[in-house]
Amino acid sequence: MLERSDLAENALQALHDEDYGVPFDTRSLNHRTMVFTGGREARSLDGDWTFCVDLLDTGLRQKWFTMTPMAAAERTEPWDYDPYEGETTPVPSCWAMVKEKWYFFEGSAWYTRPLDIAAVVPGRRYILRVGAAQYDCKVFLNGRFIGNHLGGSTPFFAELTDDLTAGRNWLMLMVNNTRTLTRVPMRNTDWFNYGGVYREVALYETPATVIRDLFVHLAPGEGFNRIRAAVAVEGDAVSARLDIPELGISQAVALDADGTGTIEVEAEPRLWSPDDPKLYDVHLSAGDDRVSDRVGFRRIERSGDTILLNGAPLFLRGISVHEDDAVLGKVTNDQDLRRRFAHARALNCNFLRLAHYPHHERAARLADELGFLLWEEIPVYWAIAFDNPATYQDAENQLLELIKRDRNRASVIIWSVGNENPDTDARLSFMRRLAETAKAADPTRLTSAACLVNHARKRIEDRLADHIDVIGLNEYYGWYEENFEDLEDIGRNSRPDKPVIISETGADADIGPNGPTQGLFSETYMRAVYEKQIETLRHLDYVKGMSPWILYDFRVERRQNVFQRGFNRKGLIAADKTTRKAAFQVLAAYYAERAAERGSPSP
Ligand code: GCB
Repeated sequence: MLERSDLAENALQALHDEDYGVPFDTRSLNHRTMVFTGGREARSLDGDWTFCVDLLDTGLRQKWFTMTPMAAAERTEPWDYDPYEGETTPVPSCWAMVKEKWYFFEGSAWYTRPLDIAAVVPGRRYILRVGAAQYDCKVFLNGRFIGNHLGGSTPFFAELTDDLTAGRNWLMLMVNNTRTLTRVPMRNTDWFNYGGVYREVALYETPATVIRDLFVHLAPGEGFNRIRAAVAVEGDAVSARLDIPELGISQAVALDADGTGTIEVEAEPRLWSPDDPKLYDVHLSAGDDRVSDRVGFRRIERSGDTILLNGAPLFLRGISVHEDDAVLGKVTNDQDLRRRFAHARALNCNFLRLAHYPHHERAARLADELGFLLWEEIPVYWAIAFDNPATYQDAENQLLELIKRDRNRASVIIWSVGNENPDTDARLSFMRRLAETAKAADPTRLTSAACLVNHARKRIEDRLADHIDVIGLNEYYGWYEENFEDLEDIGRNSRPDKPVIISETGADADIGPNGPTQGLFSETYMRAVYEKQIETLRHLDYVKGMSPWILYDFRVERRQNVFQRGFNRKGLIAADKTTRKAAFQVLAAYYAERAAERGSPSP
């Protein structure tokens, strides 16, 4: 109890108040506070931060963020935390991977670091960007609450300008990864609930006028010779300027009173495709602010049950992938991403499903450069509180943050709004709204979701299918579903008027020293499942792609049998990200065959 503190309103309140979290749940850091960062210089705040796990939320109850910086030995009050010294953890990292004692920790944790600023220049703005923190992140600066963000996989921005002083400042982040009924995802997932600030943190300094958004793309419609740019600027600029030097474009964009503006210009870009991943430098300036990006121009459409890239039919030779590493957890680095795409190339893929949440933004940037197509997704996974308006707001915000982050990436062709959700009225209206929101924010891409099969009628049957462009289908015939003939029946009984992507299929194989040599969990069984799947699916002409489950084995709490031992072992490659299982070659051979057909661009 903090009896002697004049900082706690009163000592008992800190112990008895169960609404202690309410003032710190403003959700004020959301897609509206995003800033376009392409081409900006940033000051990295990565490195060691003082760190403390806080299972009982004592920090919020006692208001640890108000503690005056001083050495522990000098304190005259018995505070329960020392933000300014003691144990540290690196940012970015997942705490489960840093120390064994934090492996299964679920709750709040406090990160503190000094932030030294030579001078706070009048008229300049100071904006913090957190690449991702799982799941609720509250930001404090110099004892003041700045705002909080929900959602474990999208970036967020906090303006520090008014609270920053010249000299030493103290920045604190409280991150909570507790699984709850109202979060997105909810309590039960088939991936590990890593906690922490696991993507990069940086400080941006900008002029008073800030470019918040730039969306540049090939204009929808006929022909491939119009480029559209939509911009959002905050400040007193009345116009912005768009430059794409290689296309000879230098054009003013008039801004409305709310700072937004759109232009369309004639241009003849070389179209981006996996065969020719051409990117153009794009610059935008407004007032004293300037940003840039590398953008490919291409068109993705659906016509009946066909997917068209730049007007040509496309078969998606894909593989699903989680953001997971046996050593780093959810932390991604360049080497990991490059290895991932190299393995996808070895599989003869032109497509990756980035499941089940937004991956690091570098993934789509690399896919742009290397020429891969991507499915990106938000974690509306299994059961969600579909009838809870706050849960909807959270899901929609994660979707908009993802779209605003990645909609200049030519590689991204599909926004997926969910995975294997029960077909209830509440779910239908929740996910239909998400699909409509995605279309409104980005009319240049397709929407999808992993939909359902009616097992009694043996056909694809999901009311959501009417509201998305591409039907994703997860099916595990040969694994969870024994009977392969059922898959043939489903294939025959379903007459979708839209393209279907087999967004998951697969089987587990433990190739460790104690793995079985035959039957379930053996490599031979897994290979046979792949062979049968391919044999069945290749005859279904409305199947326009597949992304089997999954490239690498991945860590998960709920898989604990003797072969799994804490990992889902459906990877075509083991968790070492090196050892290939026999099914790898089966899929690679099938994809090589498809790549040789017309309409299958290869990277
Ligand atoms: C699924 C889920 C995926 C699981 C997979 C499995 O249908 O979408 O998240 O990991 O099955 O291995 O059971």
